[in-house]
Amino acid sequence: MSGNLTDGRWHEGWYDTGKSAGEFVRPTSQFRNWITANGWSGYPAEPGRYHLYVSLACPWAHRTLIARTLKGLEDVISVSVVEPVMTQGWSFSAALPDHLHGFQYLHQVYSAADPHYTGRILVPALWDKQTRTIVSNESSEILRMFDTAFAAFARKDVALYPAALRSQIDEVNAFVYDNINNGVYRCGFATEQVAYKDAFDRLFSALDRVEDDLGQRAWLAGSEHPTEADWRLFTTLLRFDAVYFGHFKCNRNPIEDFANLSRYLRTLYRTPGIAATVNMDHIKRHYYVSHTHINPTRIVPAGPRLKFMEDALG
Ligand SMILES: N[C@@H](CCC(=O)N[C@@H](CS)C(=O)NCC(=O)O)C(=O)O
Repeated sequence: MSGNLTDGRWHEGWYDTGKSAGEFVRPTSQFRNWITANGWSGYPAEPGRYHLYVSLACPWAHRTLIARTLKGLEDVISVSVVEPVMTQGWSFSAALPDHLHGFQYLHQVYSAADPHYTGRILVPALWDKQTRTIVSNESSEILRMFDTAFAAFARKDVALYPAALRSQIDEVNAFVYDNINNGVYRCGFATEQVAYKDAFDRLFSALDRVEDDLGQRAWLAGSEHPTEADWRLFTTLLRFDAVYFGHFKCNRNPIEDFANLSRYLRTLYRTPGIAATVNMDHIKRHYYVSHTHINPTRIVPAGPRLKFMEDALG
């Protein structure tokens, strides 16, 4: 079960769509500090200082893990992975421990950061061992910090947000976030037919548009190499046929029906290091078992066959 902290105390409950005409409205992340290369922000980039809490099921956390891999920051930023099925929200176990604090629940990390924290307990969360707090729990900003602030420690010379392409990347991100990344959640968490249908129409017209764009160019921001705009779309595409199509009722077409999008998904999935960040078992179990308001039997479907993963095996 999911829930939130109120003044540091745990309460169970899902999102309340009662005040928004059945529409799912995503809360904003509350820890919004920045790590910088020279430390002017109070959080200097340093190897071994920061610890990333992620769920392998979560598309937002997944982007930060992808950035860590692409930049070669594995020895610089340590990671703890939560259990895919929520109990008191995100939790740890003997198999998936909190390497830093040894806590049982992620909400204890939030209480340690701020004993009066009020809000949802979200992944990703980036912990600073020095000031003993959460620096950021906003994935888009953590991704940028890994790309820019940690450049001096990166083993790989990859630019995910190159200066010359920033306005194109920002534009693509806004469109993809509203209609696709968050669009699938707006379908799945809608509690009124009208809210669901609006999200559904916007989602598929956006996918049609991206399908079209990918007929003209290899990468969304018009670059030679994938940028963060591509990786941010990737984490939604790769979950789509397994989870969003059925569980979130995003079922006009699977991604496999889109020639360009499925080719693009395959190329990104085969990028060195990426397949190791993908855990389809965590993804399917998290959504189908944790969202009991959508799937009360908690049955995890056996299918579908995911051709992009089979193809990558050769
Ligand atoms: N805006 C946040 C969203 C993060 C988010 O919603 N994470 C979800 C998992 S996919 C979560 O932790 N949900 C737990 C809950 O709402 O209780 C980000 O991009 O970092």
